[in-house]
Amino acid sequence: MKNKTFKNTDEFKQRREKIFAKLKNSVMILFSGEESGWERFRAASPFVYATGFEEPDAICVLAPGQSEPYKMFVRPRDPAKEIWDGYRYGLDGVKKDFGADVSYDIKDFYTELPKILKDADAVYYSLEGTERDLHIIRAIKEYVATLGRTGRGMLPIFDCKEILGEMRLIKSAQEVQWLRQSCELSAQSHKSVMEQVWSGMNEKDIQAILFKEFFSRGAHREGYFSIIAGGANATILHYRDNNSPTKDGDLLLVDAGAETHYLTADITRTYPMNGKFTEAQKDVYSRVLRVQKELIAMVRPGISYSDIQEAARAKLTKELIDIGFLKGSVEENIKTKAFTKYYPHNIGHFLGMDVHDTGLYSINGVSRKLEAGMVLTIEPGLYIPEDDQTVPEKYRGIGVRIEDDILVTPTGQDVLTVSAPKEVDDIERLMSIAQRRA
Ligand SMILES: [Mn+2]
Repeated sequence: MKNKTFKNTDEFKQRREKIFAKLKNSVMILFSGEESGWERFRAASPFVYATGFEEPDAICVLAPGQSEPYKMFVRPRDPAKEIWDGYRYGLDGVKKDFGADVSYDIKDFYTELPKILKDADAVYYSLEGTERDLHIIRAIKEYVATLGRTGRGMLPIFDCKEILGEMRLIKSAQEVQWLRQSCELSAQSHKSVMEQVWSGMNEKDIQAILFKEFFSRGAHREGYFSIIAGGANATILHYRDNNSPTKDGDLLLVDAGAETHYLTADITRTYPMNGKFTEAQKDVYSRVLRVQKELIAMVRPGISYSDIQEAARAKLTKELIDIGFLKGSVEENIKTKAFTKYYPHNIGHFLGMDVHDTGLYSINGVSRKLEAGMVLTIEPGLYIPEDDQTVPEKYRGIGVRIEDDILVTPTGQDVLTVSAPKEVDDIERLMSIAQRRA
């Protein structure tokens, strides 16, 4: 069976045209990666971004200065191996179905590379600190040696991120459409999980329900390892065990997103396992939700990322003072970083092919302004340690995070994950109907 996620190859052609324009007379080398063990292979994001090709052991070389600028090195067809590992496009397929100008057997890469570098000004290759770097450097040296005594030294090597990272940051219309699909199906899945949980269920059972919802709605993959944290497990930021039983009265924090078209959603919802918030839970939750909505409203072109970051700190610190967990002024608590006891992480990150996507947050030390087409998460949270003797007992062990995915539009923002309920009333109503039915 042929494996082809992307029916529309025009999108990739357009991306390569843009990369060519930036490369000018330089050459870019991108690796898809190797299969490892029994893990399902996912080709490297930069490679897929430029090609739409998903096989392991493939290399893309982009050389706009040449008559065949889009070169692919791939595994040749091999019926015996294909019985084990599935269909290969091979040298013909990568031209016919993926638009390569020329294709080679992957095993010839290092012998071909010095020839391909002819007249190149620079090489774009992301150094990995692996054996591969050495092979690449050797091939470049081999090319430079053919120039004779021209006084020319090694070609400079630049990180591919310098071009691709910035391109990936601004989503095309097609990418927005794909990302919307990931976000909508993930949000619907969160909602559906809310309707199916009950106190006593193990986190593992909830993860199984979540996967069923993701995949039955057309997810291609889990976008990142899901966090399913009941009760005080929610106060562990990178909780990954997902294997504790929940108790009546616990909150449940679910941080999970599905991927389609190599673009992932990233959603967090927190809600009571038994369908009804306690007063203390509602108190903390409502504060986080209020802050989250205010921060989302700030998102628009021209505002800087650090403005949102700072607003998040100030607003959450104020809530912590109002609720009585911190003493003194907002300014003091920010200066001493006292707030990090309850809010230790950042307000969000860029989102795309990688859950923490590429793109610079500041340029030459200046926080960058948001632009239309960027997608970012807004995910404030408050986490009260289980053993925190400085707060009333009813608050201890409460962990709340609320996270949505926001597209920056020309005039403001578009929340791509609205289908996952987050208002207290909506959650309680939804869960009471569901739990009554069960
Ligand atoms: Mn996130």
